[in-house]
Amino acid sequence: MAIDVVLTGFEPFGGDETNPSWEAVRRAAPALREGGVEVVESELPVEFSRAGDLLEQLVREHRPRLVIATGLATGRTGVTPERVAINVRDGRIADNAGARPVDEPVVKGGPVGHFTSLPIKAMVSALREQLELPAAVSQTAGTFVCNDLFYRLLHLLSTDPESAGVRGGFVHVPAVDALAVDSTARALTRLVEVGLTAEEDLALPVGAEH
Ligand code: PCA
Repeated sequence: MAIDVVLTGFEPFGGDETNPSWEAVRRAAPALREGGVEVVESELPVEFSRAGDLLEQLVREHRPRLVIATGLATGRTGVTPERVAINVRDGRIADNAGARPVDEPVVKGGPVGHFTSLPIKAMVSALREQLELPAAVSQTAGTFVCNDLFYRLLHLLSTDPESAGVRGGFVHVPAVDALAVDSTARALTRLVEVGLTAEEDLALPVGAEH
């Protein structure tokens, strides 16, 4: 059965007790349902390969129109939709299963990168202008499990004929000391709405010099 959106967050990692990405997804999902959006939410493990395998299963099972995966980016102060996933794993720390790949591809033989298919500029603009929440386009999702999941998702959407036209991408969220979970949840709710309704992305200049 086809649904509107698959929305994921990550379990805690690096010694933390909670992960605001999942805490926000868990709050956003019922709010979306109340608004009539069919959503399947999932808390993914912070493990190279396995997170991507599980998301692939969710996409194949539910055939959503939109997929938004989220994770924590400690140190960031706003909600940051990611522009590009890169085909590399380089773990500064081990993942939750103890794996620490260095300079390995996410997908052997895959392209260097995949661009998001989310309307990220329309999303950032909606958060800033309509909700007055801090948001920015990010140029890199890093080289840890978030990027791994992001690349796997975009690789699937660009190679699976049944996923043609499905929008998908990754959004990093700040730690709770920078943005309260309820605000992050409101942001994710709005991002889903924009992802489902924006006809095309806005051509806003939000580039970065570094
Ligand atoms: N953030 C990590 C992995 C899980 C998460 O929430 C990352 O940015 O790669």
